[in-house]
Amino acid sequence: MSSLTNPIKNHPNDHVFDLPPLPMDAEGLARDFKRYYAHTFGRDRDCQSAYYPYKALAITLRDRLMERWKRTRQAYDDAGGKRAYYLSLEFLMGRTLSNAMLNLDIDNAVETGLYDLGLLLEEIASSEPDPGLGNGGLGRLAACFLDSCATLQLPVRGYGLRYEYGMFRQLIEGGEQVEEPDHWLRDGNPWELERPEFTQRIQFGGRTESYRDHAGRMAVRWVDTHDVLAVPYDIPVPGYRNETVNTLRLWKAAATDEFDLDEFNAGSYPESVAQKNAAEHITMVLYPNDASENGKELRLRQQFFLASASIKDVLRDWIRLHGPDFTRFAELNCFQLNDTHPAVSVAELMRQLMDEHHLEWEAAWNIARQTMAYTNHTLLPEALERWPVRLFRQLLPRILEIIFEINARFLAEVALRWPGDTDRQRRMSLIEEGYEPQVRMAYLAIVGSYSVNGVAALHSELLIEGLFRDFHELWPEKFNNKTNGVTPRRWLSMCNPELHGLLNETIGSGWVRNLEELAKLVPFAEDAAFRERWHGIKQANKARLAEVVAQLCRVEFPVDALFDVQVKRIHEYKRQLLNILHVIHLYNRIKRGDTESWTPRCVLIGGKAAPGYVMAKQIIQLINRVACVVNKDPATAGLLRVAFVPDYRVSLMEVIAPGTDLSEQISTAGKEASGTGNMKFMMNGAVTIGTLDGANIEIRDQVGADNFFLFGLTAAGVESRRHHYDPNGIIANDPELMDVMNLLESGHFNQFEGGLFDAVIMSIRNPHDPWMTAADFHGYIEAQECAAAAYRDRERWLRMSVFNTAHSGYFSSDRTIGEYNETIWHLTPTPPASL
Ligand code: 26Q
Repeated sequence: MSSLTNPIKNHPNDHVFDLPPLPMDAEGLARDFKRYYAHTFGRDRDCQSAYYPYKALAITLRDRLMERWKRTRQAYDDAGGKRAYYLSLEFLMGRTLSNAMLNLDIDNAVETGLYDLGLLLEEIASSEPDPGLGNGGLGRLAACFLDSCATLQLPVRGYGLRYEYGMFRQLIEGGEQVEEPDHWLRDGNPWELERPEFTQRIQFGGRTESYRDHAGRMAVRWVDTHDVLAVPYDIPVPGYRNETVNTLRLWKAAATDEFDLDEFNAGSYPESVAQKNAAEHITMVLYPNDASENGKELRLRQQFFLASASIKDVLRDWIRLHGPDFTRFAELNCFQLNDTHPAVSVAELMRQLMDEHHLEWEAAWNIARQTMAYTNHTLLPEALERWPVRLFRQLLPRILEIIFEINARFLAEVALRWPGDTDRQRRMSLIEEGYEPQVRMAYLAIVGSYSVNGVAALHSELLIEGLFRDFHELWPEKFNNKTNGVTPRRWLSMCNPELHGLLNETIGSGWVRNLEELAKLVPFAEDAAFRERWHGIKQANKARLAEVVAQLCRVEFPVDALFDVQVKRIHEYKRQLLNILHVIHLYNRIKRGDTESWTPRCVLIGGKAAPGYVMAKQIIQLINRVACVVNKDPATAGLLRVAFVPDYRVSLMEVIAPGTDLSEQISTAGKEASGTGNMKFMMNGAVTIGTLDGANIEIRDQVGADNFFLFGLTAAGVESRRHHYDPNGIIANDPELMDVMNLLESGHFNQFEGGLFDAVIMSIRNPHDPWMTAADFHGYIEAQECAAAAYRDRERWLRMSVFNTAHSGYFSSDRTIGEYNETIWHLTPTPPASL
């Protein structure tokens, strides 16, 4: 009967939907494009906006991804192998269109097809919004990792949140940062596929109660909860020219259809409906990386919402494929936690296995401990997440019970290993005691995982010597390093097409998948004709960057000058302040006429300050005031330019990295976990000026000390100086620094606003300055002078530039993911059947 009334049954024969492969040539692509443009969106040649061509092209490409996507899913299901899930509160994917064309190998066909219609691909591509669903390095790393997983054909799925508002848009008004909401979804998102059929129900609040289950065993249930729906939206993640399309699944919060019955019956219909709003707030906005945002209840809701929905999704998939028997679950599944943000997953997996799937504690714990792996991204103690026990009790009472039980059993293990060492038990407890007891999320992640890694060699080393020392002593085998990497598809092929072309011509195209092949470039560094072409490409990329700077900053950058760039989040430990002190020093030199054999220089700085980080915002203001004074002083003409680029984001970096000569990586040693911008610059032939911090150390090891401008204290040096750090003595004994401080302190950059920069200036003179800016000033200006001299020797600089690209192979995220897979995940590459 039902087959008569409903032509599509619940389980249609899949082959009914088999379609012939879509055309991948210019003509076929243009035909589909026109159909979507005219028939689907109803636009014609009178339409002025580039947005509809963008949408029509996006759907044309999405169709091509769709067929490969389905085959990839089928291949993974059929293979029945192990899968990994990358859990992250942030995925900074950047624009999708150009990446999809590159990976599908139809960039040329599309360009031709559109050109025949009188349309410019570049213009269309630039009207795509740049989704900012992440703060910075950690979020972009997640995106590079997904790209590499797809390229290596690994069955890895990303799980994240579909924020309605991403990272705020940064405006600069009167030199100050002003934040504006980023409603990136306003015009819809053609790349997402809503999957309401996989909606999950997430619990909050309520209380727990014990009961006897049908077998007469004691069990716990979580009742009287306020539930929120999690609706998944899937984003395709294509591999590089390999038919694989993996999935990023982002959850959106939605209210259940149940209204609060009490209010409803009391006649408060509007109040009852309004409750829906609260539920939908959970995925409304991405939290900025900001100490002042620590401990906010909504953030904990987001974390649990992601954890619970994703684990439910995985367990449902498990039951679909394997039935309700979990004995092989740990063998076939793995969760990678991107920092502690999703660490509540450890307890939530326990809860679902025990309370919803009726496993005993031991069985559930064995699964958790064999499936969870944790990556740490920070050494700053203030960035380590803690949540008040009180908040957990109120929001996630069942989760708190489980955390207490994990802790009790864990502390028994510690006591067994170190009998009577109560101080150690206190130090290692998942609960920090005190006036307001707190849950230590990093410890929960460590105890619940079989692998704990840092993101660069130095960082992993410092973790086990410092923050995680006790845990390393207990479980040395858990700890490992995975030095970060970035995807060469977006960060070389896509953003620097001219260099991509020259590389292909010179060493073949294998480097795109196997970046170590860039080493074949080394001999070409000695070839003058090759260097000339290298130079030509760099100059063209600098011209492209200069155009952007002119437009966004109203500052002219002559392309023959040294382009000196620092772009990253604004933070004291990253020391944008040191950079600006150098600029002031150069300005002093110009003013005193010390400009013999001068290297003209354009300094570009960009990055967002967390909205509540007052000092970071002042640093932005100082940069802009210095830029203003320097740029308008006629004495600096042809010698020095300074600009602050507003709203730094992924799509801007795609223009900045190829146009940079000198990459600033000048954090206080021991503070930057890894850095990844450093790798993007290196790949595009920039030379680094930097400290021995994070991955800079490995960059220098790869490219050689001669091709890197090193300065500053080491991490150990920073720690040993702490007890007798005397910045005022340093300033008094360094006439150049003294001059810089004098100019700053005279109010030269804040005329008529006395005291504006007092806090910033005082931080340099403070003997407790954790970032030791004054200590590294002298070394920094010396290294800058070396860089300037090297740049004046054009052939020498070009060699250095070629060497940097040639030795950047190690920093491909393909290498990083290969290592995650070798030592943590153990997945089998699984190609889909071809079309
Ligand atoms: C914390 C509390 C409340 C709200 C937000 C947060 C929050 C959000 C984002 C805390 C931290 C982050 C992001 C951190 C981050 O991006 N870390 C960087 O990770 C990169 C990838 O491993 C490293 O290269 C960088 O060194 C590291 O700073």
